[in-house]
Amino acid sequence: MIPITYSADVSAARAAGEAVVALESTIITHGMPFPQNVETARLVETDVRDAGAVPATIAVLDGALHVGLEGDELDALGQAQNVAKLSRADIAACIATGGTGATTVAATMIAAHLAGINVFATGGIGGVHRGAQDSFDISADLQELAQTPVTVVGAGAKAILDLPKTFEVLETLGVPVIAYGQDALPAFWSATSDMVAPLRMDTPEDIAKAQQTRTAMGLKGGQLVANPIPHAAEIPADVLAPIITQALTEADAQGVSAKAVTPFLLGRIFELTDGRSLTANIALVRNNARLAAQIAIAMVK
Ligand code: PSU
Ligand code: MN
Repeated sequence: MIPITYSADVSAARAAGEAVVALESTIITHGMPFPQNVETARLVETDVRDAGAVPATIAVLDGALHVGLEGDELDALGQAQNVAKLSRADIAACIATGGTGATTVAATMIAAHLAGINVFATGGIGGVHRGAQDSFDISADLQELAQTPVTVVGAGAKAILDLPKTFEVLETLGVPVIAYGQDALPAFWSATSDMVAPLRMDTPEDIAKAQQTRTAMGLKGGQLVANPIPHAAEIPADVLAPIITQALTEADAQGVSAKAVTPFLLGRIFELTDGRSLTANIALVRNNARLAAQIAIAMVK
C-alpha cells in the first residue's frame, strides 16, 4: 500500500469508526472559478459536518495522496495554477513523479477505496459526450463505477453530456443507478428529465444496504445515486438547451478535446448564464453532500 496523508479530522474519525464522506477536488480546480471554488469546497465540508459525518477532500499534493485537506491546503489548491486533472490513468504517475493534481470522480473513488471510505459526494459524474460516436469521448468515471465499491452521490451526470447514452453505458457496465425520492432521473441543473430511473430509493438506509449487499454478493463496483437539485435552485432544461448547444459548438470550433472538454463547457455555460449555472451547481453539490453524509452514517450503523 502507498502511504496516505490523512487530515487530523479524518485520522480521528477513522480511529473512532465514524462516518466519513469523500469529496473530489477537480470540481475545485477545474469545475468552478476562484474564489467561489474554495468557498464552495468549505461550505460542502461544513454541510457534511452538520449532517454528522467527517469530510475527506482528496487530492495529490507534491506527490502525496491526501485524504482530507487542512484549511490552508484547500486554499492553496483552489488558487494553484497548472494543477493536473487526475483520473485512473494518471493518478499513479502523478504520485510517482511528485506532482500535484486534483482528483476526478474516478480517481477520488480509487483513493476513497484505498482509505476505506465507501461514500463520496460530487456534483455530477462524467459520462458519454455528445458526438462520442466520432470522438470516442467517454469518461473513465463510468468504468470506475463498474469496478470500485464506492457509492457516488451526484445530481446524475452533467447535462452537457449525452444523458441517454450515459445511462445506457452504466446499464451495460452493471452499475446501479438509483434516483433518490423520485421516479425520473435528474439532469444535473434540472431536477427531472423524461428518463425513468432504473431504480428508485427513498431512504439513505436503503442506499447503504444496497451497496453492502452488492459487496457481500461479490459484485464488483459501486453505485450512482442520482439526487435531484433542490427545486428552488434548478434551471429549466429548455432554458439551458440552447446555451449548452452554443458552448458545444464553440468547443468544436476551437478544437477543444480530451480532458479540456468538460472544464471548457462548464466555464462557457457559467459565462453564458451570467453565473446562474454556478449558483445551481453549488446548490446541488451541497445537497449531495448532505445525502452522502446520511448514507455514510447508515453504513457505519
Ligand atoms: N461535478 C461538477 N463539476 C465538475 C465535475 C463533477 O459539478 O467539474 C468533474 C468531476 O471531477 C468529473 C469530471 O469526474 O468533472 C468529468 O471529467 P471528464 O468528462 O473529463 O471525465
Ligand atoms: Mn473525456
